[in-house]
Amino acid sequence: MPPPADSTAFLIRARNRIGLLQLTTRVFKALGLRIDKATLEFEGDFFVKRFFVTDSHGRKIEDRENLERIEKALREAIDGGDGIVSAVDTTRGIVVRRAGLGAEYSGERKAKAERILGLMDGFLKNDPVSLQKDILEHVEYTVARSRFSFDDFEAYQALSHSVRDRLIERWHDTQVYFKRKDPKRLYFLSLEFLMGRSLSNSVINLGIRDQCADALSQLGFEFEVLAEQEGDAALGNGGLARLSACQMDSLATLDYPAWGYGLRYQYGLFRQVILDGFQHEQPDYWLNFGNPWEIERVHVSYAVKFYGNVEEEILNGEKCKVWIPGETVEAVAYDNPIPGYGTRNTVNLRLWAAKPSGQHDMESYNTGDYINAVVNRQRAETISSVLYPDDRSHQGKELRLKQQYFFVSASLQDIIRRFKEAHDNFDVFPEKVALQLNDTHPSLAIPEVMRVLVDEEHLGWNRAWDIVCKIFSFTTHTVLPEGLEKIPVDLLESLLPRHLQIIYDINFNFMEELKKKIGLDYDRLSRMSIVEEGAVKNIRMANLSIVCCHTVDGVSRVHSELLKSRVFKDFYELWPQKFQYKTNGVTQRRWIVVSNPGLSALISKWLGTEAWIRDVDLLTGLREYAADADLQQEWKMVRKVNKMRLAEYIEAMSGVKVSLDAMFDVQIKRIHEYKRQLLNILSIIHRYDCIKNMEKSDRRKVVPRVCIIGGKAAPGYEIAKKIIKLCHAVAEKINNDTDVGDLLKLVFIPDYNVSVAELVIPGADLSQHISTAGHEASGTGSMKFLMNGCLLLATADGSTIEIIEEIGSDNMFLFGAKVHEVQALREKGPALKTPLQFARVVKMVRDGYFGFEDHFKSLCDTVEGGSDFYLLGSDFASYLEAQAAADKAFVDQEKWTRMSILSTAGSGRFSSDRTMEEYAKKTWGIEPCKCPF
Ligand code: NBG
Repeated sequence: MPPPADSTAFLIRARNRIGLLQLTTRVFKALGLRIDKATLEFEGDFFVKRFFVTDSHGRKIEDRENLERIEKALREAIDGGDGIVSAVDTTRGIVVRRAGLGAEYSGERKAKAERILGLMDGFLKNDPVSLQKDILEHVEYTVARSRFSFDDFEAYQALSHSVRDRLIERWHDTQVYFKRKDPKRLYFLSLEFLMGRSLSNSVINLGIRDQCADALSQLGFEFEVLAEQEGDAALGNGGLARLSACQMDSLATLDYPAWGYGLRYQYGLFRQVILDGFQHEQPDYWLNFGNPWEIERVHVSYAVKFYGNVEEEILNGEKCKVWIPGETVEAVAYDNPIPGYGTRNTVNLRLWAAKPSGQHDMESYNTGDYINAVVNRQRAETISSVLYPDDRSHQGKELRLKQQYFFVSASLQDIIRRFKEAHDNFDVFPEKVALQLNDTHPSLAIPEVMRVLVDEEHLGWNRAWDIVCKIFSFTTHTVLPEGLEKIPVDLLESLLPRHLQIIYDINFNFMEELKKKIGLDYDRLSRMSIVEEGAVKNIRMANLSIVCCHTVDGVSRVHSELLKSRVFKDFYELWPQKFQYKTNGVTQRRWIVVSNPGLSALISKWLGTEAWIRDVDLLTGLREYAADADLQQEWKMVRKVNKMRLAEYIEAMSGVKVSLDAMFDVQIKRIHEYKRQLLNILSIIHRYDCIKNMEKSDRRKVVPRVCIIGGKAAPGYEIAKKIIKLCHAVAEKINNDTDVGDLLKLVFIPDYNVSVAELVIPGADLSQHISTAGHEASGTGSMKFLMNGCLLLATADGSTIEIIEEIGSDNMFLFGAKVHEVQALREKGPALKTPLQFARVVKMVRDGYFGFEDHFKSLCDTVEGGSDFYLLGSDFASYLEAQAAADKAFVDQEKWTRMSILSTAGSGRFSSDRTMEEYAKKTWGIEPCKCPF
C-alpha cells in the first residue's frame, strides 16, 4: 500500500529495540499528532520504521520549526538526549543507531529478529485490563491454579509475578544502558539486607499501585489483603541491615549505577515466639512458599575455594605464590530487581547461594562411597543456610568466616568479570569501580582483590596495592571497641592461607611506614597493628579496613567524633583526611508512602504536589500550615485511622483491648541493655505504682497510655531475654488490674520485623529512643517515626542530636546525661546519685511483685550496687520529667498536632536520598546514569 500522500514520514533506523514502536507512538501522541500508518523493514544491521504522521487536524506537517521540535522530542525520548541520533534523513526523518543485534546480523538471523519483533514489540501495559490478563495468565501458568478458582495467596503470587515481569523489563533496560554507558559503578557489599516485603514497595515505585488495585477489585480481590500474604525477607538483624535496604531504594531512585551484593540465607532472622513471657527462637525458613521477587541465575555461578595450602612457583623467571585450595563450593546468583521511584532505573541486588561444586563428582566416583559422597556434597549448602542472629558480635566462628569469604569471593569474581568485558587494563579499575564495605563484615574483599591482582593477574604487589587503596571505602556502624570484629589467626590460616599471608604483608608494610612517621612508640604500634598479639593471635578487621580504605565513614556526626576521639584515635591522628561521616537516612518511599498512605495523600494535598516523594526537602513546606486548623483536623483523622489499625493488631496479637484516646507510646528495636528497654519498663512500673497510690479523684487527671514494646533479643543474650520476660510479667499485672483500667496498658508486640514496623510506626503518638548517650551510633528508627509525625522522647545520642537541630528541642522530649558527661558519671560508681523512685521500682521487681523473683535477680543486679553501667538510675529523674512533659503536651491536642506536623516537616534531612548523594559525591565518586524511558 502506498504511503498516504498527505502525511509526513518520519523514519527511524535502529538496531533491535523492543518497545521502540510503543515509545515512538507515545511521543507522537503526546505531541498531539496522529499516526496514519507505520511500516517496518530491514536494512542490513538495522530495522527501519516509518511513521506517516499528520497533525491534529489531519494535515501534513511542513512547518520547519514544528518538524524540528518533533525530531528533538523523538531523539530525547528514544535516546535520553545522549546524542546517538546521527543524521537527518532526506525523506524528513531521523536516523537512530542503537546497539543491539551484532554486525553479522543478516539473512536467517534477520528473519528471526523480524519474527521476534513482530511477536513482542512493546512493554507490558499497565491499564487494569492488561494487568488482569497478566494476573490470570500467571494464575493459570505460573501458579498452576484454575483462573476460576484461586485464593488470596495464589492471587498474591500471580500479582507478584505480573509485577516482577514489569520489573524485569526495566531491569534489562537499566543493565543494557549501564553497559553501554560504562560509568563508574558502586558495588555495595553487605552481609545483611532487611528488605521486608516487596509487593507494595514495587508497585508504588513503578507507579502502578492504583491500576493494580483496580484490576484486582474487578477480579474480586483487595490489594491490601494480598499484600498481607507476603512474608518478610529478613536477611539481616537490625539497623545496619535495614539501612542497606533503604540505601538500595535511594540508589535506584537517584539513578546511580549501583549493585548490591549479599548472601541469600535460607534461614533469615529467627522468628520470635513468646511462651509464658519467655522468648523462644524458631527458624525462619522464608523460602517455604517461594519467592517471586528473585530470579535464579543458574548460569551466573562461580567456584569459591577454601582451605589447602600455598606453594611457590617460578613464572617467567619470577617467584609467585599459588594457592592450592582443598575445597570448592559453587556460588549461584539470585537477582533481586530494586526499582527506583519515578524513574525507569531498576538496579540489582545479587545474593549468592552456596551449592555443591561439580568438581566433587569425580571424587564420589573414585571413592566408591557414592551415598556418603552425595551427602557430603550437600554440606556445601550450609554456607548460605543461616544468618547469624547477633547484631553486635561475630567473633571467631568458622562458618561465619566462610560466609564472609564466600560472598566476597563470588562478588569480586562477578565484578572483575564485568570489568574485563569492557577493559583490558587494570589501571582504569579505580575509574570504574567503587567498593563499599558495609561494616567490616566484607573486609576480606581487601586481601581477595590483592590476591587476584597479584597471583592471578600478575600485576605485581605495588600496582595492585595502588589500585586497592583507591577503590575501597568503609562505613562502621559501631561505637564500642569491643564490638569490632576479630578473626583468630589459626582459623584464617586454615581456611584462607594465602589471604593470611597477604594480610601479614600489608601489615608489615604498614608497620614500616608507621615507624617512619611515629618512631618506635611500641604501644601505639601494637594498638594500630592489623595483627593483635596475645594468648590468641587475631586479625583486627577494622584496622585492616582503615589501613586499606581511602575513606572511613561514621553514621552520624557524634559517632564520627567518637571514632576520631576514642575508637580510632590513633588512626585519625595519622590520617585525618580519611575520616568522614554521612548521617544515616531512611527512604520516605517505604516509610511514608508505602506504610502510611493516608498521611502520604494528605502531605501531597497540602503541598499541592507529589514531588516530595523524590525531593523530600519539600516537606518543609508543611511548616507554614502547622497551625492551620483544617490541616490539623485532617492530620488527626489520618493518625486516628492508623491508631485504629494498630489497636486491632494489638488485640489480635495479645488479646488486650486498648483505648484510642490513650497516648500510644512505642519502643520498638532490638533488645539491648544500652537501648535501655529496662529503663522504659521501670518507668512504667513507676507510673503504675503512682496510679495505684492515687486518690480516685486524681486518677481522672492521668493521661492514659498504651505502652508498646517490641524487639528481638539475640538467642544467647541472657539479660536481654530477661528484659522481655520482665515486660510480660509487668504487663500481666497491669493489664489485669481493674484499678488501672484504660489509664495504663503495656503490650509486647511479638516477632518485631519490617512489616510490623510499617504498621506500628504510623500509629504511634510518642516513640522512645533512650540509649545511654554515646552508645547509639546513629539510630534510624527515630527517623521513621519522625517522618510519620510521631513525637520523640529521646536522649541526645546518635542522630537525635541532628534531629534536634532540624526540629528544635521544644518539639521533642529530651532527657538524660549528654555524651561528654557519661564517663564522669560512670566513674562515680556506687556514689552515683539515683532517685528514691528508682530504688523503689527496682525493689518491687526484686521482691517478686511481678513474680519470678529468682529470675529477675541478675537483671536487677545490672542496675544497682555500683554496676549501673548504662546509667538507668542516674537518668531516671530526668526521664520521668520528660515523660511528664509528654503527658502535658498530649493534653493540649492542638499543640501536640502542631508538633507532630513540624516533626514530619523537619524530617527531610533524614532521607537516605540525602545520605546516598553525599556518599556518591564525597566517598564513591559516582554520578547518576539515567536510563531513558
Ligand atoms: C547499627 C547501630 C545503629 C545504626 C545502624 C545503621 C548495627 C550493628 N549497628 O545506631 O547500632 O543506626 O547500625 O548505621 O546494626
